[in-house]
Amino acid sequence: MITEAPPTVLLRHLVAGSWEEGTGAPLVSANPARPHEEVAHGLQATASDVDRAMAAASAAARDWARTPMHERGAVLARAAGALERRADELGLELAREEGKTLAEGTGEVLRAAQVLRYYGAAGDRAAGEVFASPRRGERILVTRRPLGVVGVITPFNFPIAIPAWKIAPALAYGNTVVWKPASTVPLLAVRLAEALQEGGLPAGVLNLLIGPGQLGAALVEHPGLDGLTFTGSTGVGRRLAAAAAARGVPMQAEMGGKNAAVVLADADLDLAAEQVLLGAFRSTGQKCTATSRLVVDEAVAGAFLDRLRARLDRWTVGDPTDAATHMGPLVSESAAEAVREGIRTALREGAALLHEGQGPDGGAASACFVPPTVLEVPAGPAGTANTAWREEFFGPVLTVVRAAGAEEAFALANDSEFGLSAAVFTQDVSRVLDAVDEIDVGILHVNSESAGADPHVPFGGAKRSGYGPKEQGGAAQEFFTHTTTVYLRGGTPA
Ligand code: UN1
Repeated sequence: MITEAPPTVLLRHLVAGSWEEGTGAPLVSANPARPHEEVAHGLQATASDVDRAMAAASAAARDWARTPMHERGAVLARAAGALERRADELGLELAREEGKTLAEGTGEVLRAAQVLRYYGAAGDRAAGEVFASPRRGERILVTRRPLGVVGVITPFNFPIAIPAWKIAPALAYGNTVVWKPASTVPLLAVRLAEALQEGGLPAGVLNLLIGPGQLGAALVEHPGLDGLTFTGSTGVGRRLAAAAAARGVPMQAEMGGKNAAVVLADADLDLAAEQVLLGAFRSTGQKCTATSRLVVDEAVAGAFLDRLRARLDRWTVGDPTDAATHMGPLVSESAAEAVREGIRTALREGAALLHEGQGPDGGAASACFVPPTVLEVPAGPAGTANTAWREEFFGPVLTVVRAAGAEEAFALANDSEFGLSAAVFTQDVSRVLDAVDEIDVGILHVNSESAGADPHVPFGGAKRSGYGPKEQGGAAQEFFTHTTTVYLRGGTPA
């Protein structure tokens, strides 16, 4: 059953603790499954709002940094509770705004709450280190201080979980924030900011500006900025990193992926087919951790691909708010058109179309839908030069290549400028250990899909996937604080 559209919501920005309507160009957040349907609307923020938001964050910085970490954490924990109470409502808004299924949308809201709770307990964890001193009567402490005012720029594909995993550690470790979310998902940004306000966040500690990419550029150029965290496309990330480096501002960027699943000859093929399906097509393939390449041992390729196709035949594409739907649309018509263009290019370059799934049933048809698509490129240099092997499509497209044995399969998995995540399917522990040694990625899944991330362990990529420190767990403390090494002696001779 498809849920009826609720009324459109008025978008507002949060500056210095006040919600305000913007003064920039109009912005409409549309439902990609039904593009005529408005989810939210408002006026965008402008570059002068960046100045005001930065001033507010800067004014709030000293007091927030001096607030005990347990008190800062308590705000995050209360915000988590607010999200949990509204999970169904916000999950539906997320599905309508971004296009992932209702189950994934609600799951993502709860995941954001889980992230807030994890950083809510930061005060209970180590806040620094103590070293012995080579000098009598002295200790050496390594303490941590917040960076100051941090810019947060977030993508459309996890409209609340990624903002939570950047903003929660930024705040827990004592920074104040100016946040620019992707303009395709503004409503969920408003919802996260509301939850944090409800949790008791003081005015100016988090400022939210909704608007175009120029806001991000204004943020990185602002002289008051002390750090910048970004997740999004490789092109934008590199431009921001260059601008940040030119100004000496620490930056963390999480960018592209072209993640491989490797299915070895001894793998449990049913388990592997199910996990590859989820990795490639859940969230319509719009995850930086999605499986977009499949390396399958030629000995089992036919049997594996039969299983994958059988699952895809039962995979329903349609309105994401319909509980029977497995996969919704892409976030926008231009995103869908870029994926269609990528597929056409790949076919022109010699890829074979192994499977093209069903589109949505008549009623839900919109140009934002692309059916799940499986391409195969030939083994050898011509195949691995194919656009579908090299470039991140950020959509429901899986590119298959056959390999002769584990060694070749691991080399193919590494055949990418990116190194975010990978999945390997085998029941042989020796091959697992080889994979750990051989596959150069930030995240390796053994017998599970390539996407997924827990908040208490590092998240981020190898090679060109990431820039600067990783996210989550202890890695977040590395980025959002800097150390002061304190040579500590008493005031009287020892
Ligand atoms: C996940 O795999 O569940 O933008 C999270 C992305 C990543 C997050 C992936 N930063 O898709």
